[in-house]
Amino acid sequence: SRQMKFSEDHSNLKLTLFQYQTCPFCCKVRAFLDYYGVSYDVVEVDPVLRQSIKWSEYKKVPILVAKTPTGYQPLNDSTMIISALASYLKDSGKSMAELVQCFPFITFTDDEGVKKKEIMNKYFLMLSNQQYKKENDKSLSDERKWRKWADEVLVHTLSPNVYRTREEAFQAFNWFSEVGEWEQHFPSWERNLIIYVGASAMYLVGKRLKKRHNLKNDVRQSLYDQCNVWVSEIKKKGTTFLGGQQPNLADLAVYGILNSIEGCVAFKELLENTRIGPWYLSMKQAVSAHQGAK
Ligand code: GSH
Repeated sequence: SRQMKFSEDHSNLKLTLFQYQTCPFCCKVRAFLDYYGVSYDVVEVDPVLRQSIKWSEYKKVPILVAKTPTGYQPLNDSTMIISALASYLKDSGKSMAELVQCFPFITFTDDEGVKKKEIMNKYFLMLSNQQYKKENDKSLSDERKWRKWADEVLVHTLSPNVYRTREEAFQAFNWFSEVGEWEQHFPSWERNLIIYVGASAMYLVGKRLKKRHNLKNDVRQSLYDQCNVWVSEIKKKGTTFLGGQQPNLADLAVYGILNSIEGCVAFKELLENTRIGPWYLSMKQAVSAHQGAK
């Protein structure tokens, strides 16, 4: 595993992130941890065989494991991970195990008879009344609204763009291999298997997702449209970030999601065709300087 150690870290947390380097949900969690300068170890999971998360009942990544005085506490789902950690950092009155209890998993059947799993409260911070009074209610609800938008709208524009053609899909997987350091983690037969199986499968998945999420025929346009929605919202505020002078959890979520495609053709074209560049660059600086730790 790889270690991210930040000298700014005063959290006393011992964290291990099970992830794919370029999964948008994993990138969200890393954007959060890096911005707040919270150290963590990374375990890169093989996306085809997934041996390193066999121990977990929850089968997706990211999974964040926190070492607690009594054992290991897994946290599942990127949004829940971020809400639990943000609550902990703002107001460490509750232990990590207590915080996890505030986000129960529920299963239910929706209007169309489909079984669904959901995590209760995942967009909410769990703060003491005292801490809550210090926060601005409107900014908290704005932050929740745009975090939800990032998860339910923006993220769905990615896959059809990243895997738009077979060629783009292969380019993407080769870039994943590079930044995920697959060469160091997996033998070459396994790496080639992931690239070949992954790129072919995701090309098809991209087509299915395009339909499911009603993207435009020119899928690039759907990505640009949503990024323009985000840029106009910030412009309306007249600040650098949605959070104001400092990024909030919505800024970190949108940044993390877009960061996951930084090496793809789609990202280059996004910068050329929208005005998201300046905000993205400010975010990149804030995150890599661990500005949230100061
Ligand atoms: N809601 C979850 C989150 O925000 O963390 C979604 C996580 C997710 O879908 N992760 C994908 C995954 O692990 C990788 S990008 N998929 C494997 C699977 O669905 O079996």
